[in-house]
Amino acid sequence: EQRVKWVIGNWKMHGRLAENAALLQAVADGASAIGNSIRMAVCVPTPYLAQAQALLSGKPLAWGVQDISPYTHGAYTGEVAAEMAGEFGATLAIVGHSERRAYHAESSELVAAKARRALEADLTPIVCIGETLDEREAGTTESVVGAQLDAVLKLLSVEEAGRIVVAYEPVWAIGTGRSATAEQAQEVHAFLRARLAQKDASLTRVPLLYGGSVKPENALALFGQADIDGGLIGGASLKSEDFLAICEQAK
Ligand code: G2H
Repeated sequence: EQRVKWVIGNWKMHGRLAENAALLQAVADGASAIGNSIRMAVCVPTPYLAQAQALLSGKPLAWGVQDISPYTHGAYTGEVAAEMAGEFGATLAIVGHSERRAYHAESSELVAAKARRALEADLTPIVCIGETLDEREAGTTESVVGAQLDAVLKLLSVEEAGRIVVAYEPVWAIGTGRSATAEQAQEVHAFLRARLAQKDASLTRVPLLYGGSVKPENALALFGQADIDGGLIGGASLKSEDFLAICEQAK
């Protein structure tokens, strides 16, 4: 059985109302032309959820947030609850992006709690994992990403784990223009697929996306790998032509 491909944009902290409107409109039109053979989504900065909802409702383009709180509500100044995003039609939440892990000291245990919270609120968590350059060069890639994934699997039931999406994003490939080669990415994806299967055979169906300098020029080779089910796209998701060109290659 063929797994469906996903292409998800991660805008990070980019955008303003006027430029978002043009970008969302162009990507929504492109998504309509591409149709339902792949899953397309954009993860926007939280203040723009209402704008995404207004412009994307009814279109084959889902939207989500880039982080959520591990709590339902309470005295957590500045935080956003999964349910708040859900009220604006978000269906996805990125958790554990390496920028959150690095700049906000997020541990794998916190990321796991966020993933579970997303599931409880009916959002699909896109759980990001990945090694640094030092870790890769030390030969510890598998132990690092394995531990990051295990922390999430430990907290979730098999049923819950079956509803996550995993994004493998080698830190050294993020925003650097230096993507992992398709072979390097495939090797890690195959390892992650096997790790999921160790928890339960059904988890081989969990979508495994690659992220890190995906561009129209390298998307086809990446998406052609046996265990790569699509991509999480940063910089190239900010230009509709580039993002749609990447989506075309996931068809
Ligand atoms: C990795 C990726 C999207 P970029 O951070 O999450 O960004 O495509 O700019 O490397």
